Amino acid sequence: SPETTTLDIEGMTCASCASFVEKSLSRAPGVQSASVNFATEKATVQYLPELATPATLKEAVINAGYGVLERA
Ligand code: 9UX
Repeated sequence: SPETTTLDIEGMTCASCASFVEKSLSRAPGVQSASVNFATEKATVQYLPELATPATLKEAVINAGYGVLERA
């Protein structure tokens, strides 16, 4: 069953950046939905744990040219 995680995104300087990160996450294997909020710099991602992990989601963001802050 799907799991949901929240990522703190780094490096988005405009709303189009958020749209780009959202598309990149949406196209990553195992992602069922992705929503990126430019104002809060947070991505909410629903994914299948058999196909994706927080680490692979982070890779997708980094490959798109942005960063992910580690959460405490
Ligand atoms: Mo946002 Mo535009 O960083 O290149 S400024 S998409």
